[in-house]
Amino acid sequence: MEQFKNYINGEWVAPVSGEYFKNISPANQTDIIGDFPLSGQADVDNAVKAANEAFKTWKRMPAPKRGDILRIAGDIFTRRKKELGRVMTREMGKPTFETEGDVQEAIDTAYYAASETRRLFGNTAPSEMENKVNMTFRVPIGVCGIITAWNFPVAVPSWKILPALAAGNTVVFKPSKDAPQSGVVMAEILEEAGVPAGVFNLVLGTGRMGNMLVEHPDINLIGFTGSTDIGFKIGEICGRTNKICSLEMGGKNAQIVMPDANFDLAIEGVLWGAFGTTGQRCTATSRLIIHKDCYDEVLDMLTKRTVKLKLGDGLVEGTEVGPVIHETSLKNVDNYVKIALEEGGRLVCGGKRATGGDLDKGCFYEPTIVADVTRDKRLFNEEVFGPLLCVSKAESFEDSIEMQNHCDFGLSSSIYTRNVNQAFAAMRDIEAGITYINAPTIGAEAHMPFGGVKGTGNGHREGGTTVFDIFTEWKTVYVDFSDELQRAQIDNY
Ligand code: UN1
Repeated sequence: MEQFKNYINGEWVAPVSGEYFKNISPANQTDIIGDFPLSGQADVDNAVKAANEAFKTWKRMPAPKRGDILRIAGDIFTRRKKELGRVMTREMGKPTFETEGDVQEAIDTAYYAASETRRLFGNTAPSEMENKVNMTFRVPIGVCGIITAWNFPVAVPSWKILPALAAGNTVVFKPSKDAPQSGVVMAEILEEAGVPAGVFNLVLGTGRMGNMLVEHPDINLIGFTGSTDIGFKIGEICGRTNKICSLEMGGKNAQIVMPDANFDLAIEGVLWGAFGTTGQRCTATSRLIIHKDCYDEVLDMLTKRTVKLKLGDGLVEGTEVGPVIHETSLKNVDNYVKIALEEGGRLVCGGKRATGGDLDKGCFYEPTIVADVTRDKRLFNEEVFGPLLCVSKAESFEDSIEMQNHCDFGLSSSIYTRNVNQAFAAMRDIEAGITYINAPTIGAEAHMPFGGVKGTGNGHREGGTTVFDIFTEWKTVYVDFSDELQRAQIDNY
């Protein structure tokens, strides 16, 4: 059994306690991937201390030089893409074509963040006074604690870590306990790229250890992607300990289909949006809202395609849908199906554990559709994070938008229509951070702002230049070259 280590201050080290946890493959519960450090307070303290020390010099390195290192990291991600994809699939289940795409997002983010190191622009502004110049600079924040989920084991951490480093911060990274090896490979890549000791640190463990990061007095910022419950708790602690905190939480994303849509395209979209990554994306399509005039036709077309999806081990060529992450998650999906049916939903396909052959070894659940779900029902409102699609009927275009907005989350959204007026009305009226027109709810691009409104987030956007609003603060500088005391308007106007 391979025993993995933490990466602290440029060294691969065992956890101080000597304790480990096992990670098993969701596609094959007899496949034990390895023993991973069950890190505790001493490991967290060591990593935070190293990151604080390294911050002193890393923040002084010219940003384009930091960019050079990130560009090399992008090259190494490219070189190791296939191999890393297989590591990720084995530990979290999605097919290799998806995990390679996940690595591609890290590659794109590495090159993007590297190029932005030449564009960390500030502003200059006219002064109220003669012989005086006003300007702003972006400055790094300090030590960033990064806590992420298992569903995008490389892409989502890279969205945070690479821009954080580009901006001159140092990082302590806690990946999910369900995807620790992906974190190990990321650390290897950053080490090989030449990130100096202490600038990036990896500490493996469970949620208990994540909590130690959030509580740590010498961490300045927490970047989190994960469940709403945990995100809200992190927000509370960060409020109390005065940390900057960016939260990326749940979604209940809807795709609307109007009668004038290209139905084949809409079906392709929902199949990918709802069952890609086995429905385990915060951007997954978990609600399909169909206009009443095409409800039966679209639902029927979708069902015929859904039952043909090929379930299996993501490492096997041809697999379209992998397992769910673990037994607890499978039971949760199954429980939501029961709730939805008790509340009057109609089971259209799936609705049970997938069995037979190799499927018996893992946590497989049939791609499931529950139709006729009205907006007052739990399945319409609560995030499930699995291959379970809720289908609902809208009376009109306006009704479909109201239904879309009838939910506590606001990450992604989609509408399929060829009516330009309705498309623009939807862009304006949908309450979500991201709206797709004639495209599924998933598939955000690395250089565009990513994040949600309402219960999904706390006002931040990763991706794009907006990510630097999370990982930098503004320094305002006034330069007075008048050689006399000039009082500002507060004292003089
Ligand atoms: C997530 O599920 O946490 O847009 C992020 C998408 C992906 C990212 C999903 N690029 O679906």
